[in-house]
Amino acid sequence: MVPPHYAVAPTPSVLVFEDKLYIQVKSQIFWLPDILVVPDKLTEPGSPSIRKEDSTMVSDPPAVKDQQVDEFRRDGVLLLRGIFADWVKDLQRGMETNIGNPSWRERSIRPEDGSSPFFQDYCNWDKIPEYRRFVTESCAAAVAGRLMGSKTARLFHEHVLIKEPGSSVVTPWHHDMPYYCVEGSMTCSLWITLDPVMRDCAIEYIAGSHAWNREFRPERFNGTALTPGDTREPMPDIAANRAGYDIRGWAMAPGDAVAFTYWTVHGAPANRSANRRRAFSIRFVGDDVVYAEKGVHSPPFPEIGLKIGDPLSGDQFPVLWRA
Ligand SMILES: O=C(O)CCC(=O)C(=O)O
Repeated sequence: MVPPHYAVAPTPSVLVFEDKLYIQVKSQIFWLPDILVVPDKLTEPGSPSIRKEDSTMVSDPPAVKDQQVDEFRRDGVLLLRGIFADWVKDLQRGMETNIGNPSWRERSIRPEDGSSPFFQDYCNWDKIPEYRRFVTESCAAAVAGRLMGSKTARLFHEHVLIKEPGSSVVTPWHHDMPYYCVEGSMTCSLWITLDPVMRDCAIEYIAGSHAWNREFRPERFNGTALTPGDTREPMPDIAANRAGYDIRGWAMAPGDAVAFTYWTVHGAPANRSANRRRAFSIRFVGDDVVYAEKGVHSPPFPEIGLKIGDPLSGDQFPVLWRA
């Protein structure tokens, strides 16, 4: 019996990824130093690449629970633990190809302080075999379709974001919809980490911000407007008033994902850790989403060939899932 004034210690769970050992206590993941040798019994041959004795792990990925759908709709953000663990190695391989051969859309940031770069590229899913396989064979589209409440899940694009160790680049608070050449209510991005991310390096979201009914001016990382002369309101100074918002963020293990809408306000700190922070952010649209023009778009689709109000269509925006 525990006296009422004593907190009951939460039960830690053990994670193993690529022969490194992690301990998870509630939402925090602690990386034990490399010198710690993983005992054989935790790395049986043939065991999955990540093992998580964690009841929140999605063991049957497409089976998104009603409660998760409700949370996504209410908060505009939902953590999905372990859902893409089996795809981590493939996506990591794909990223190496991508970094070695970036597309014309690449927009990497090299900080002036000389710290490591933040690599970003888009729309390479049909050129890089590992990306293509993930896009067409994983449960990502099914999960997004179910969360959006749509009869179809159509790919919009993928966005690769690699913050190298020590990078000082902060991803400013923003929401995605004003950057995109689309309009509609059914949207879902899945931000998938391929590395362990500690809480202090984690991407963060403002729960409920998708329902604020406000549209903030899209800006470049240097704070200038993406579209010159844009008069939309700037993002409030969230960093100066963090207590005023319901900010959600989690330590994450490789293969964990966060689902969020195109209206959900989010940002990410610098990567002060010694790990890379590789993220594959894949974006879907549902039945009611159409082409729109809003000024300068990111990513750009100069050859899109659609009229305002047309549903997205064509080979670059395939329907990947139907209810
Ligand atoms: O990874 C980041 O730093 C930001 C990700 C992001 O803004 C997104 O996926 O929409």
